[in-house]
Amino acid sequence: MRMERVNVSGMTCEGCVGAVTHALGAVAGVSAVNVSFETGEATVQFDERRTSTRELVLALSGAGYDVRPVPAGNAQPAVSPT
Ligand SMILES: [Cu+2]
Repeated sequence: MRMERVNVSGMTCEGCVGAVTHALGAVAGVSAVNVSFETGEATVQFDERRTSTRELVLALSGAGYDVRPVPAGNAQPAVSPT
């Protein structure tokens, strides 16, 4: 099992949280999803033998959201846009 945290941009309401949760939960191998509207972060627990961060990102972009992995041990993006 592996835990991945991603930044989801484009969430504007609680409905989006539901959509993001659903999109991630529909990916084969995902066992737990927690999406925070406040921080814009999604925490996903998945079986790395069945899926990958890339698959999670694809599922979310398919649902209309932009995603960026959060580097492990670093809550801030490595490069912030100015
Ligand atoms: Cu919404």
